[in-house]
This record gives sequence, C-alpha cells and structure tokens, in this order.
Amino acid sequence: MTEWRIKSRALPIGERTLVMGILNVTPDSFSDGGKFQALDNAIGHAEEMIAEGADIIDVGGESTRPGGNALVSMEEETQRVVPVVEALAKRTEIPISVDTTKSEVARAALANGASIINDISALRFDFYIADEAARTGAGLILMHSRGSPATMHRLPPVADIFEEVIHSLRSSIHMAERRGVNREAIVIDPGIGFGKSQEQNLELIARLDRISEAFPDLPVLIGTSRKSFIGRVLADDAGTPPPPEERLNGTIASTIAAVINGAQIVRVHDVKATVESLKMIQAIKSASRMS
Ligand code: 9MG
Repeated sequence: MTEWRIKSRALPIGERTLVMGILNVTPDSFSDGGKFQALDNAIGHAEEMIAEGADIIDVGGESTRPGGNALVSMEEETQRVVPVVEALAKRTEIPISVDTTKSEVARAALANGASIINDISALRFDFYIADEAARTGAGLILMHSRGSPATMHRLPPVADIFEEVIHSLRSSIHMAERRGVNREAIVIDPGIGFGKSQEQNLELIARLDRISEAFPDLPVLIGTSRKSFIGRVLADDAGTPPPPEERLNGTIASTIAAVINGAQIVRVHDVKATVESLKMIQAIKSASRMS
C-alpha cells in the first residue's frame, strides 16, 4: 500500500479503488437559468456524487473531448472553474481536482481550494503546470495524449502504443520532477481515447499491467466513462453508437477490467454504479484471499 500526496494530506492507494467523479462546467452542461443557476446545478451535482461515494471531484471548464474544438481562453476557463471550486471547497472535505492544461487556471483553482491538477497533456501544452504543483504540493495527474484535442483523432496510429505511452509518460514525469514536483504527488494515466486507435484503447485496458510494471511506484488512473470506443463496441447493426448517456454498461465493464489489470483510481460520470461494482469486485477479491 502506498499513498498519493496532495497538499497537506495523502490518499491511500491500493486499499480500495478511488473514484473520481466528473463535474463538467462547460456551457453545454449549464442550465438555461444563467450564471447562479449554473453554479447551483454544479454544486448540486457534485454533492450528489459525494453522497454516492466519490473520493475526488474533478472540475473541468474546457471540453477536451477528442475531435472537439472548444478551446477557451484562460480568462473564460478561470471564470467557469474557480467559482465552482471555491464553493465546493467550502462544502466538502474531499479533494477537488482541476482538469486543465493551463498553469494560470491551475494556479487560480489551487488558490481557491483545489488540491489536484489533472493535466490531459501531461505538461506538453504548458509545463509551468509543474511549477504550480511543486509550489503548492498539489497532486499532479499526468495523462498521455497525442497532438491536441482538435487533431488527435486524425493522427495516424503509432505502431506500438505501449512503447509510446511509456516513453511519453517517462519524459513528462522527468520534466515534473526536474521542476520540483515530489514523485509521491504524481499519478499516471494512459489517456484512453486520446490519440489511440480503437484496438489500442482496448489493448491498453487489456494489458494495463504493462503500464503499472513500467512505473511500479506510481498510482494508475483510468478514464473510460461514456467514451467513443465504448460507443463503437456497443453500436447497433447499422453501426450507430448509443449516445454517451447510454454507455453505462460498457463503462462499468471497461472500468472493472482496468481495475482488475491494475488501475487504482477511476474517473467516471456514474459514481453510484461504479462504487457498487467496485464493492462487488472487492468482496470477490477478499473471498479469494480466504480460500
Ligand atoms: C479530462 N479527461 C477526459 N478523459 C480523461 C481521462 O481518461 N483521464 C484523465 N485523467 N482526465 C480525463
């Protein structure tokens, strides 16, 4: 058992799987009722996920969906994220993570109650993110991706996805440590759906143990929730994928497969279903240790 150091505290790693609940605060996730209504809705949704057993809430103000082109300015992203982080930090003890690739947004969120930075570019877009983590002792999630969210779905696939993910994460970890981030604050993530082919997404989950073996001291996070690769597997005979909200069964199956193969933290929209599935897996694992 190890610990993930985040600011002045630590989360236990390996005791049980940690669940990170996704809180999107992009305009498409806002209600029509204006800014205050949007804030209320976001806080309500976060509180619901906490009641359902979330260990961390991940607040994101920029859509990083592969193929999406919704890049926002630093000012706009800060305005979306910081009020939610600030209000949430007053209401909950659980760690709040900020899903951003911009050091200025990370700094503002950390100053207002966030304690983890979730960087889907693993420092490729803005390496000063590492300085914010180093200065505050915040947790730092380094997620593998290729290209940018706008271009990654068009990139030709690499020949060996494990070599690519391991090599790229190694250089991000090296950069983070060189800029003063404590290794015990770092979590790695293979970045399912970000610049990988359909087969490579499935392979990464099937052989996630290869990633854990390459970085035996670092916790592994996985995010499969509602992603397109699940839609492609569940598509009907005409090839039409179910909409994201109807990908729960595929999400649970892929999340549990990743946990069996070594993931210690999972990032999901559907917290209750995930927590219950993890409890079941935990009970089965405990029974296997008894016999
Ligand atoms: C923001 N975001 C979207 N997908 C993600 C994933 O798989 N991992 C992490 N860490 N963040 C993600």
